[in-house]
Amino acid sequence: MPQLHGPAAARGTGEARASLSAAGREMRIDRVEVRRVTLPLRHPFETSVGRTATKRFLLVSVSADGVTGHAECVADTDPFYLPETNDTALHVLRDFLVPMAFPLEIGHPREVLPALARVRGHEMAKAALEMAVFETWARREGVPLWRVLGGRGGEIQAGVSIGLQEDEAALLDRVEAEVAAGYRRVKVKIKPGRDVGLVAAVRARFPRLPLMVDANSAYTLADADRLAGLDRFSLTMIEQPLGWDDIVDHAALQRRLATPLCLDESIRSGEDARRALDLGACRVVNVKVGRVGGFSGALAVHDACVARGAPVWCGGMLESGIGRLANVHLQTLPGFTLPGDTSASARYFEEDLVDPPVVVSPAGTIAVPEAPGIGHAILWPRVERATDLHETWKRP
Ligand code: OSB
Ligand code: MG
Repeated sequence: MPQLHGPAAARGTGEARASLSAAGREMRIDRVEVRRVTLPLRHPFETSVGRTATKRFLLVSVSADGVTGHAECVADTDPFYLPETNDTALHVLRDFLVPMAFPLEIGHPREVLPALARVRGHEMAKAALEMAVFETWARREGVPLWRVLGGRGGEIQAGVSIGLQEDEAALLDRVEAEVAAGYRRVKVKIKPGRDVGLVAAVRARFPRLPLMVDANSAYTLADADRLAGLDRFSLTMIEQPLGWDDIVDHAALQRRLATPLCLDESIRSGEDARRALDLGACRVVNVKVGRVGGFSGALAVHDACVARGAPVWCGGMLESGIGRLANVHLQTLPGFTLPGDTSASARYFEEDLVDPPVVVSPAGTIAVPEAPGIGHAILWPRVERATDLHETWKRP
């Protein structure tokens, strides 16, 4: 396992966050807008739960003090990854979260998620609103998002997630192309019947590649022997093999595997991360801001992992550049010692919504923006063309 940053790094994070929260003026939200955006994916993305050919998501915009910030909701059209959908997110935002947010006098964006706690679950809807407040805050202060998060400038390491392919040859071609493009680690989707053989083929061709697999909850504990068959390929980890809401069976499985387990779906808060790590359900955590209620949830997961010496890395949800850049800023925190699933815009979209698009260097890195907020311009004419629903709510 990679080395983690020591206590000094963790202390630096805390100081940066504390000094920023002390500096700010309170903020009240004047207006919230939601757009539903549809973007064609360049290639369909297939996992054990299904196939996505078009990306459809809510774009949430928050206005305060004459500044507007934006965030992408990671809910999908279907509830096959986690229970939320675009329609549930729209309902919960319109009828509950936005009305709860209007009266808030926000001293720091980290106060938003706790203020929404009366609504149980609906982490993706909460995250979209909370992240838009963070972006508005950063823009108002004239600083890049990473400063508000307590991160750092520079660059992050890029990794790549490869969906299920037509056959083994197609998968090997894809891995080859991504390694040639510079990506520092490759994640491959698996499902029952397309696991050990497929990993054996990739490993035979790329003996030293940092390689991992993601099952998106396609197995049960009855498959433990089969999953133990993956131990001989020195994978960096196996992501979410068992139930989407399970940690108990994962703990039992981890006891039978040499390969570290990583949880994705099962971790929906910092508390979930603490419980899973303390139970031994995983040794690594994939954090997605949208899955844990927003940046404050992601910071809580990060801190729980750092405190326990467990690596944390940033997952992805096939985001447009708006959500992708939010992930870039998050990954500048010291606990992110592993490349995540943040790859170039061009892998997903012919035309992204940000200018410049997110690009990966030949060395497999992504530059961290220095401009305010997410740090790249949003291409509004493109957004408007891709929008088929637009609602605006004003503070009463
Ligand atoms: O399980 O990490 C996952 C995409 C959609 C839903 C769930 C997952 C994924 C990915 C792709 O693995 C991550 C990305 O490239 O954005
Ligand atoms: Mg996953």
